[in-house]
Amino acid sequence: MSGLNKGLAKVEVAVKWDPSPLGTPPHDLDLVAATYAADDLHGEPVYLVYFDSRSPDGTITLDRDSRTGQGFGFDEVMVLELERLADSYARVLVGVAVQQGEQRKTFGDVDGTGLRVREGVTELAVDDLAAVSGATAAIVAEFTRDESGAWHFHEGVRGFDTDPTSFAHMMGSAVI
Ligand SMILES: [Ca+2]
Repeated sequence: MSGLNKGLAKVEVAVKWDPSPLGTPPHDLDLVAATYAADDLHGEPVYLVYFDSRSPDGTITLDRDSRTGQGFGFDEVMVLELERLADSYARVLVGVAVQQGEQRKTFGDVDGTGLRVREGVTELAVDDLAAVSGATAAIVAEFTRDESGAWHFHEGVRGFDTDPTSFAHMMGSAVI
């Protein structure tokens, strides 16, 4: 069956977007990863990784961070060294949240969104956030570890309508 399947080792999740029009509040999208224990896959995350929070063992890192979407290429990049995660973890979700200002802002308010999941030069998913234009946050990638210890990627974008903090804590209960 999967005897030759080594599973995923090191993956990258990247998101990009266009800056807001001149004179308007900046668009700030944030990547967030949530790590779940093998015995509580859909409960509260054991830890979160985002611009202000690092993984305790350094296996998941936010390599690039943006508050505006300015510049070429991908604006926020998260690297997940899945093979280095302790055996006690068996699920990692990666989401994107739109920072909220005085007015509610959804993905539909942000131009030029792009999403890429890859391992090395192999693209696992290339998408945008148009499908969740009415949402303020979305799960964009799910990684799970099977009984043999191999990590697998599950593609799919699922929108949420909540602020970034609540999103990070409730995303685990979602199945994509
Ligand atoms: Ca950001």
